[in-house]
Amino acid sequence: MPNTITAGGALLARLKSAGVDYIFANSGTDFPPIIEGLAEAAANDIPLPHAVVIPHEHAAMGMAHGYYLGTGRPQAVMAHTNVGLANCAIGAINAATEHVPVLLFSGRTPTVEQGRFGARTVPIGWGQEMRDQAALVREAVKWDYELRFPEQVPAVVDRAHAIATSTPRGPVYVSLPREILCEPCPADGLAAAPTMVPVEIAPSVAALAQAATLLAGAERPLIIAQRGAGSAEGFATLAALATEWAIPVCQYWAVQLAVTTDHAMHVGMDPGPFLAEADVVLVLDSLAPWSPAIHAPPPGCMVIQAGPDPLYARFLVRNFPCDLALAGDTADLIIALQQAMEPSRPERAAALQARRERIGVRAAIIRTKALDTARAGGSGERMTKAWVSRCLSDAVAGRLVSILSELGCPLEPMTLGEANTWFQEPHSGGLGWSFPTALGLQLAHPDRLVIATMGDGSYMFANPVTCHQIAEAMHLPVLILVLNNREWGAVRQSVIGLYPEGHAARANTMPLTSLDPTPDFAMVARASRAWAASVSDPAELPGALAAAINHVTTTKTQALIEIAVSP
Ligand SMILES: Cc1ncc(C[n+]2csc(CCOP(=O)(O)OP(=O)(O)O)c2C)c(N)n1
Ligand SMILES: [Mg+2]
Repeated sequence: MPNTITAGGALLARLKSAGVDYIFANSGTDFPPIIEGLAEAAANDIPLPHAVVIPHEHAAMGMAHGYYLGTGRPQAVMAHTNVGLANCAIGAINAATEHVPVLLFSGRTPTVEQGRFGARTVPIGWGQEMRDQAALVREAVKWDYELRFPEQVPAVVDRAHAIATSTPRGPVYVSLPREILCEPCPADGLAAAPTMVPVEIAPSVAALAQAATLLAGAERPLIIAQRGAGSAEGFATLAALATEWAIPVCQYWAVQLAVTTDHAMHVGMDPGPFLAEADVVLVLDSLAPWSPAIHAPPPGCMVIQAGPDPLYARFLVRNFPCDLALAGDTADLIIALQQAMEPSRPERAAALQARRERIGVRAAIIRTKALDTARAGGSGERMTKAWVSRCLSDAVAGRLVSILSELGCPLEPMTLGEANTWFQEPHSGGLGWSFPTALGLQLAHPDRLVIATMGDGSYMFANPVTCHQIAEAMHLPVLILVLNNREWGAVRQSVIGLYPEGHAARANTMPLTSLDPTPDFAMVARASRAWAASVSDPAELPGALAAAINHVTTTKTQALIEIAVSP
């Protein structure tokens, strides 16, 4: 091994030591020292992450998001100066909202005009100058820094990684001036273990005990969960806790699955009825656990906010009550709570049994209604999203699957039995998320069936030509379902919500919501040689889904179904 290496190469090598598997890269004129460093490190047998070309930065951020959802380990995104970084901004906002760590890098246009190796050579060297480049993503990142000296590389990577993965997790950003990346950097020690570990947090013993006492003694407790249960163990424990303690679980606007949709204590997506009567509410990692304009806990109700950041401190206005805060990893909190509550269970056995029966009856009614509504959605001229959900749920039964939804298939009518089977768009709603995130998840789990369902608008926000290119180039057999209503239905619904009798609601075509005519989405996919089909008859959907799943699982190449759904 030589004793120096280009700082660009050192950066890549250090990312490998930090446990990064992939660098999702979109390169430019700031990249010569990165690309030279890559080749230099490879020539010297220095281990590196896989550096892959991603033709749009938004897709790179989505893939890092998805890979993290699949592995729990942050990946790197490298973009071109300020312009590439600007294309990363939505992804950074989405990652920040969901506590997804990403190591984000972009070049910085050369500082000097001449006289140093790496100095400006072409007009963009001037054109891409910014007073404060990091400001483009600063609100979304936990920490940002600009590399000043080449020998800083290992320490900066270690610190970036440790901060990104400290609780609560989130993206970090480092800008990389070209002249510095071109300088030599010591090559020794690049493969050494990281010098900094992430911070993990846990609630105080007293807070945990108080939460356990409150929940165990509650007459009408409720759990609201939006971001899953943290891990497979957390998922199993939450299911057991809900059953043992007869606590209804509501998944209002869930981003990840916390309990199975057919769990006997799962009371659907509407917190209203159970919140209105609750005496203790456990809010599990939920940014907006209910809508204060519609729902309210009764006076005197105790609210426990639990999760990596119980107050969601990044958000300026979030005034849900917090009578008790439990900070920590969600799975750890669930497990600790169950253990702390367990000793008092025998004395309440009879009361819990009665409550279990009562809640079970109400939960079954809610579940039956959701399934009936979904079934009815296949009888009209145009099928509903709920009908598509039901058909998809049947089609994947018994398979190892991850389903993503971005204004796509609703969760409620599905029957999903395991952790990590369900992911919905981040609450920041930066659209174009599900397709690239599915690609990242598929990369993390090549043998899993990964299905991204999305609206026609969301599909177009995802830069679909880029995403299909990646799926083909990287052999990622994702199945894409485009639920096409030829409009931005959510925008139309929100106009009707505010102005139900207004002029816009009564117009034949509501302004600023129509996407008619939509392109032939199947042809877009076929441009990258995907298997593709279009379905408009509800009765034909099960057959099309079976054929598409057969295609992706046997040929290991991508597929898309465009499904005409009702507005
Ligand atoms: C980047 C971005 N731009 C705009 C929006 C605003 N927005 C929210 S929902 C929506 C429409 C989504 O349309 P589609 O995916 O077709 O789903 P539909 O509502 O029709 O079911 C839009 C434009 C957004 N959330 N993100
Ligand atoms: Mg639409």
